[in-house]
Amino acid sequence: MPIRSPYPDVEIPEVSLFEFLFADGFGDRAGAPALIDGGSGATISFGELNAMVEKIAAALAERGVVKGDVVGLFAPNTPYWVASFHGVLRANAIVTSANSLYTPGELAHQLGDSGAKLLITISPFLDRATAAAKEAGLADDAIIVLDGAEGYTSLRDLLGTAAEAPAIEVTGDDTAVLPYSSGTTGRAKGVILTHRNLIANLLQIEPLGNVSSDTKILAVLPFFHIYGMTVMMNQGLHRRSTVVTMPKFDLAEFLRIVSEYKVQRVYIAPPVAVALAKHPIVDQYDLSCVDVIFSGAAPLDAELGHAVAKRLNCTVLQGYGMTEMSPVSHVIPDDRPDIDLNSCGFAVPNTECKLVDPDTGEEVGPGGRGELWVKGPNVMVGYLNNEEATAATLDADGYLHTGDVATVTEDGIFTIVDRVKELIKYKGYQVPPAELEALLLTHDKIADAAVIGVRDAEGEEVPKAFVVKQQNGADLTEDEVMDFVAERIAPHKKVRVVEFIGEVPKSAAGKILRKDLRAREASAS
Ligand code: 4UW
Repeated sequence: MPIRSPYPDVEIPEVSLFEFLFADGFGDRAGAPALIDGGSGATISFGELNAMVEKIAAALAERGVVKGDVVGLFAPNTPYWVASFHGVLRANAIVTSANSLYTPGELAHQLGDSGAKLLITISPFLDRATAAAKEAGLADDAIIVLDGAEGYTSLRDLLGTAAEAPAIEVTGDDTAVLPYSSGTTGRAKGVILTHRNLIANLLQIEPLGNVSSDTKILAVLPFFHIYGMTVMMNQGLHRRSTVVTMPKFDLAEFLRIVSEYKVQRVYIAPPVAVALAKHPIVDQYDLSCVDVIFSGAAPLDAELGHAVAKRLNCTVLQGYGMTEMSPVSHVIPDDRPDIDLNSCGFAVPNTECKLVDPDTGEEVGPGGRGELWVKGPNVMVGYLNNEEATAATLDADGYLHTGDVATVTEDGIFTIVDRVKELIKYKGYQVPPAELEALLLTHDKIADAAVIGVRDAEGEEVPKAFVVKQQNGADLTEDEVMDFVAERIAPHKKVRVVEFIGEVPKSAAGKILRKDLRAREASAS
């Protein structure tokens, strides 16, 4: 029997995300701060944001952007990221949000695969952006540089248009965003999320968290990732809260911004909890403003969470999600801080879950362990141009197979206990083993390779490569392997441990037997 969310269903309107968030012009909040750049203190009110979004949409339409076009967004968190994002959607187009740390090759893959027509970036990223655009076949005039660069259209140019934004032609069923995720297997794929998916998830999390126009939210986790996009950026706009942006994590700057702007609600991934629990400089800041610290994207250790709660005298909660679910499916609600912090709480409204034994295909109930399957209006349409991966992830009944193993209590509290998919999470960021394996195989001294996640001394999950040398590769060292990878991919995907082996264990069909490698790892430690 599927396990239904204990919350009553919420109604999801069939409108575009822009209409959902901006339709009333923000009423009496129009003059209130929507976004604050934590570094500079520059503030944009809801009304100003609305006007910027209209102008950006108008200027994009003038440049030929039409319904269904894809625009790449390759920039760190700033208020202008938010304006650009909603400007693209308001122009009836689709955002593909790219990781700021991407190398030109990684960005080119996303731009090419998604069919992006334009790329919005900032001048410090221009070298990587132009190289990627060239590789993906985009012309130089398809690049917009928000802060300006010689020869490129800037945000100021866009805002200077005299044109009006085009009519809204999109509705709930149209694609809004294409974030990239590896899902349960293979390389990063475009995840098709509609306006309805994104709106649904905002309404699904609404009853579980006390977020209001009095709340300041810190957005240090990136907007390009679905957690930042939905839970920080769009939730902030939806609840008329103030979102304070940070372009990248730096502990001292993070603490300064939280205390200076009196942030009440901080969304983090577990590595930030480690710093908050342990680093001595935390005591130098007045953090009494913080009510709730919310952790997600990787498992939070309850003891660590309690240490943070005690040190900051705040509530620590955990949520669980996946890009393919827009992303939130489970949350410990604000009013239940008593729930075990190892868990990720209840299924959000409008969802049904199953726990399925991966070996037998049988559903398990409380007391059992099984792969978590989730069905609901936040679940993606599928992967872009990849029917095979879609069919392997979404079943005929509409359940998304998460690749995570969970347990559930009689009360409907879920705990993620394992992962059956390939995916590795380094500090909450996705590392697809298949991509690293393909890259390793391009080294002329490597005959075969397999990558799995292992725990380092601090308990952090890190990618480990098992490498089989070519006959000519006797002199190949572990450092050479790590350097080879590091030079070609974003830093979070670096291989951090290497072991040379005689043969990669494979099934008769040639599939890497990751289970065997994990068992080998467990017996060695
Ligand atoms: N415990 C154990 C967790 C957890 C977890 C995620 O990069 P993606 O696709 O997506 C995310 C989304 C994170 C997120 C969404 C909504 C939310 O409220 C929240 O908490 C505040 C976090 O990271 O990676 C998805 C995969 O990340 C793992 C899990 O394997 C999942 O399939 N994961 N959250 N709390 N594992």
